Amino acid sequence: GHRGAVVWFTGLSGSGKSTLANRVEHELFKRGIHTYLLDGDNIRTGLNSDLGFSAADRKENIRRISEVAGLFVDSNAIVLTAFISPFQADREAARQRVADDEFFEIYVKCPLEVCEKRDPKGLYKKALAGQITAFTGITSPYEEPPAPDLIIDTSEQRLEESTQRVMDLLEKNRVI
Ligand code: GGZ
Repeated sequence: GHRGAVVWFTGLSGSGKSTLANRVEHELFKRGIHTYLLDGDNIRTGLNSDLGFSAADRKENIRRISEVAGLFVDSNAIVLTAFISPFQADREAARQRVADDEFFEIYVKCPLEVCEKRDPKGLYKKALAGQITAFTGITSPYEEPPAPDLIIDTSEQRLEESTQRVMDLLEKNRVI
């Protein structure tokens, strides 16, 4: 068995949030656990298609995602979220939406230089050229989590090892 929970991945664009969240979801699926992955692909294209990247819009983006995550937890799912979520206050509010033992913040840490180098969508290049306004890490802030439940440095740890560390966290806290 398992219990419902939110596994909240935060980090820069290109840090590896989605990759790690997808891998963890796959592991949970193999164990027959009800999961749901929220990311830009299913949230920013639909529910939050009216939002951009101003500070106010990011705040609203995270607020709605927190509410949706809370609803899925009510249905006993393990919800994985993969959003930059750059502001500590908004992540803190997301944590408050569910019970104390139902929220796990994973800081997907990766040096900005490494993210810029990976640049899978060419967004850093555009941001540095001034073609994207308010790009996180370049012209918009990212507030590092002061006390995340787990820190994964994707520039140093392999995906398999990182996935295992998230699974260990969930086991240790009796989510799975
Ligand atoms: C940051 C942006 C921006 C700006 C478009 N700043 O690497 P990606 O492409 O796939 O992930 C980024 C995604 C960030 O959306 P989030 O909903 O996670 O952001 S937040 O939590 O701050 O609301 C990036 C793309 O959208 N993108 N413009 N200006 N990322």
